[in-house]
Amino acid sequence: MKLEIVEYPDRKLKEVSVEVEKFDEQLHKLLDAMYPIMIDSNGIGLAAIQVAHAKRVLILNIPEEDGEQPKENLVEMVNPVITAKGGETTYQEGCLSVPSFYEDIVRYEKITVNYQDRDGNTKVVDADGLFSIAIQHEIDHLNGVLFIDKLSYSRRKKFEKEYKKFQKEKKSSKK
Ligand code: Y12
Ligand code: CO
Repeated sequence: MKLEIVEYPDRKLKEVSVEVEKFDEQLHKLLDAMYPIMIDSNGIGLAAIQVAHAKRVLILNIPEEDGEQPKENLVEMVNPVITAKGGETTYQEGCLSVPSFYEDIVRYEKITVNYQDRDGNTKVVDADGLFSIAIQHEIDHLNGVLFIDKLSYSRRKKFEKEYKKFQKEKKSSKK
């Protein structure tokens, strides 16, 4: 399966993804194809909508303290739902669909998430730290929400200006 990262301002990123009902080979192929594109792009989290598949699917591979990102740490979540949340934390977030832009975003510090694995088995996880932030970022994608949607009006205006400049430079470097 050949996948490409969808980049802002593509309207596809605004779509609300649909719940997965079939835990079949098609789902497994999608999950298998998402991992290399995330790793090759230096990512730590990716939602299916970022590769143009509007399914409630996300993957996470949080690096360890030494920066290593072993595949054993890969977490695949299908139909994730946050069932408990608490505290507050701020982290400078980035997104593969909004390249070269990072911004401080406030999120819940700790969450509990119910989800299914690729075979439809129900799982529950308590998450904190970067894992918690990444899950919340990726679940937002499933609802058509980007981290830049959480910026203040003035910061968003500044972002749009900076991003247009980035896109122009990217385009001219490809010529
Ligand atoms: C904390 C905050 C956000 C997340 C969501 C997952 N985000 C990413 O995986 C972002 C990756 C990313 C990678 C980039 O590429 C390189 O560094 C080479 C990047 O920079 C450019 O595109 C130029 C931006 C974001 C998880 C946890
Ligand atoms: Co993202």
